[in-house]
Amino acid sequence: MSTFLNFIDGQFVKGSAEPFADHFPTTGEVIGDISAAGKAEVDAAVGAAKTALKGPWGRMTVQERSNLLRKVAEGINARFDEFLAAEIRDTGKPRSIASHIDIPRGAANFNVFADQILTASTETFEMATPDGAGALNYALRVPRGVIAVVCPWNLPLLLMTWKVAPALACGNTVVVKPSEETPATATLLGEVMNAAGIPRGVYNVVHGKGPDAAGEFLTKHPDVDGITFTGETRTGEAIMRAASTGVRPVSLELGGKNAGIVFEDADMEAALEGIGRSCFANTGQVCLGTERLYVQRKIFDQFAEALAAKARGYRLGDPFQNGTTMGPVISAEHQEKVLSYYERARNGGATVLAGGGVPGVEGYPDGYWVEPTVWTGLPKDSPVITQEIFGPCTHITPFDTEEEALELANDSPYGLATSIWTTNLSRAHRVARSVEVGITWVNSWFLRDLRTPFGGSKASGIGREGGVHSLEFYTELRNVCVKL
Ligand code: NAD
Ligand code: 6OD
Repeated sequence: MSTFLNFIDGQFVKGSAEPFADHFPTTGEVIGDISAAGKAEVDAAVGAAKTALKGPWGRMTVQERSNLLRKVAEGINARFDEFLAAEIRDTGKPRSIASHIDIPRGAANFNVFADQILTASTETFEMATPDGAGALNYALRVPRGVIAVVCPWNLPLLLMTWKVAPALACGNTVVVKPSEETPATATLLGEVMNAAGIPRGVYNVVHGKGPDAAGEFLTKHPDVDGITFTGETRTGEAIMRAASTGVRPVSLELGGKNAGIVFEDADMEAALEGIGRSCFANTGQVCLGTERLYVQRKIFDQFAEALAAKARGYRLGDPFQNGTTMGPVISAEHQEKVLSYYERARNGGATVLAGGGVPGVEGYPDGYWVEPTVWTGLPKDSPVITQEIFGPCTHITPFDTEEEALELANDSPYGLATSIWTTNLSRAHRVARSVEVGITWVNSWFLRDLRTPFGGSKASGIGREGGVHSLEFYTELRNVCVKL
């Protein structure tokens, strides 16, 4: 049994709020005790972060900060197996995913922003003045200050470091509130920060839940200068309200109900592989996942059956075993939510091509399992098609024309991501330009270049992070006008 302590001012400390249990989703067993932060610890964490801005951290050169970030990446890699085990036990995700995506990206995020910050630039403008001497304007890029980083549970280390790394690269300090479901890797990162020589107070972690708990105490804290959040749209709205007091900036990466569009001229094998991953990887708990699939009529039956076969081919079980390809969902509560949509699909008259229920997984009767599921036949206003489920499931609708596919894809309050599958490049460009999302993949899915703008349109978020776009959020530009 582990106890997950808060990490404040370089030290692990107990929280004063009611502790609660951390579960292993594969078995449902309690694997740890989360020492939840009360107001006092949140105050202490924010205070430490504020003080650290004026300490050695605040005086470091960009090169020194960049070097330290690289050491953090090295520290994650040096303890790769510990991070891997911690992430797997918190989430139940298969080793094949955590070892290829979550942990390597945890390290890569620090390396990418260690590079990015070294080439950060600003504008200068020369201007004329009536006396003929002129003036020179230049912009300084200054850290915002204390950044609150509020995180979800689906890719815990990846999504947390996606924000912590650029925030630190820009010279801010952070207070992280990991998801109450996945406290482990954020806690472990505290040890790595100390070992790397990150000054105390620069990276802080407070554990606990959201409303009326650590999440809310943190986002409402008056000494927090900016909030970066990944999670559900409804939570994003609450965080925006909290940020409005004091007019603090927010970066919001929120929910999605992403469409995949497969045209009849697509490379079938590639489309099946990519779409299959987008529907079922990480048990469908990826914000970029495809829960609405539109397939051109000529290939509809063939594609739907092949995707259903893919769904049936997943091997659910022990995430530490190499052959396991799908884990459980994160919690009993989330299992209930996902299954409630499975029931709605059945009651709504869906044709269930694969899955649709709870699988028996030998040896793990109490895991939070759901079957990978493929439906067809629901009307476009079914909640199964309009609402984010965040499970290993997708609904497939046929379409006839490009215009119809586009109209269906855009018929959503969300606008996070889409993937388009076609060998007709002109069509790919046309559709990519018109689809109302922040991120479009053509003939691929979740192919990431960390310099590119990442974020959602409509109810899927505000702002873009990645590359220079992260620098825009984590710094403020200060214009200096020098009369010559
Ligand atoms: P969530 O919104 O329930 O929780 C996220 C975090 O917010 C948790 O740490 C939680 O404790 C905290 N929180 C909850 N209420 C709060 C409040 N009132 N004040 C402050 N903090 C609060 O999300 P989740 O269930 O952890 O994650 C799944 C969701 O995240 C899905 O909707 C998914 O689409 C979304 N997501 C989006 C992206 C993206 O990049 N757009 C990435 C991953 C996940
Ligand atoms: O790859 C990323 O940087 C990123 N933010 C991925 C988000 C995945 C959502 O579940």
